[in-house]
Amino acid sequence: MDERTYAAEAAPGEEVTVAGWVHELRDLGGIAFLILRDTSGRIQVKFEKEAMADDLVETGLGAHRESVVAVTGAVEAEERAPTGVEVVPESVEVLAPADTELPLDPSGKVEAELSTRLDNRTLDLRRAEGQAVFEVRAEVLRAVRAAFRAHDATEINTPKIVATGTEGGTELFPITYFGREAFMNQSPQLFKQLVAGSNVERVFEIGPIFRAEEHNTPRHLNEATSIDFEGAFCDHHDAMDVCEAVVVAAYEAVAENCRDQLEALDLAEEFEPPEPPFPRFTYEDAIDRVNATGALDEQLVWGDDLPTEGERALGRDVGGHYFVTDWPAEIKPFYIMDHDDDPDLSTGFDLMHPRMELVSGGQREHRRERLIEGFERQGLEPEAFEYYTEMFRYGMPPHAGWGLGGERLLMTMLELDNIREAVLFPRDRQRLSP
Ligand code: AMO
Repeated sequence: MDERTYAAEAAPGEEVTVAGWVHELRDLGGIAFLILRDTSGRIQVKFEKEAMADDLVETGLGAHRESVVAVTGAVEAEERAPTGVEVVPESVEVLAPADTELPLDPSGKVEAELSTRLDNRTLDLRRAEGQAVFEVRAEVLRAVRAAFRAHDATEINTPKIVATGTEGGTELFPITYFGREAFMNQSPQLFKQLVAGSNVERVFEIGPIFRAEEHNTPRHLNEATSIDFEGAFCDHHDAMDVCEAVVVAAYEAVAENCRDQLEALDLAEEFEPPEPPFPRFTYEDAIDRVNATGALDEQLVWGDDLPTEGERALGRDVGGHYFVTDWPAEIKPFYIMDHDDDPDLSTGFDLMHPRMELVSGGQREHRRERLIEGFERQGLEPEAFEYYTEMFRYGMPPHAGWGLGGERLLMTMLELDNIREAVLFPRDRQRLSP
């Protein structure tokens, strides 16, 4: 639009055109107010019925809530107005009327169920809280990219339609690819390794991963955003260092650049970036600590995965982010390297937030023969992965990396109850549209 002024920028003495949604109408009799909302904020438009043309008053006050209007008029200082200024309209144009019945209340005064909000995302994102989450999400992704660049990593994009899965067969979404069986990719795992083995050395990717998860829980999605890193000449300690730096950078950027959003989410007071270095416990220490909390009915023994209740108990005990290292080899995937001096122990690690797992990673097995043995141990056919294992014949350096769930990072950062709050259009077992 020509010469449109944002609500927050309209200054007394100016003649402006503001455009946005009718947030509220207040008719006090002789005088009435229309509160107009745009991306920058809100502004009051004043209608003095006696002093203004009837059709102007009718158009302005006849526009239902959430209709889109353009108002041209003079801006005047008015200390009783919500933002200290108001527009005295000369013309009002309804650009897009809204139905009188709204499926949810964008002012947020009447709470709506999450499913109603997700079905009507456009309206939902007109609420300050909804919008704040996605502004923070954008800032997190910006900061993460900058942190990776500062660690010499190059952004890559790898295929999402693939011939083989990497993270367990039951979680694969099959598709038909010109008559052949194919899958939606569960992780950029093999591709990021293949690029780290080139001269590029350090890479990162921010992209979708697809998991046909059976769980329909507040922290699982069927399409999630994975933030992945892979670095040549890195071991698992180096990978954890980069992971810690990226997570801290995301929090610091939000603390610095998202004050208004934190305010809208009621987090401004308590929001604090986590303090590095994050403690690093071995798996063995972790299960001992969980057992010592007494939170589980049955004591964990070596080789058990950490159950959700155990993760929570340990999270309460530690009280901040922490790594769990040196997992049993048998519960980590084939591409994770085991310790040479103890093959039952892997270099795999997880980064935990007190509420849940955020990251898995590890040093990778770069020795071809051992990698192929790993496939066989995991019941996978090495032939299906030849595109990957072949490259290990031609100088694959030692390397390590990790994958961070983008929505889980946001969910824990912003204390969201449900991971779906951190995705615009979530995919779960019930939800395929919008
Ligand atoms: P993993 O399978 O543990 O590891 O996934 C890494 C991280 O991705 C997030 N995540 C999910 N978030 C929401 N819903 C899901 N269904 C979901 N699945 C995973 C979690 C998890 O910690 N290739 C390895 C990573 C690596 O070693 O580099 C991998 O994919 O936050």
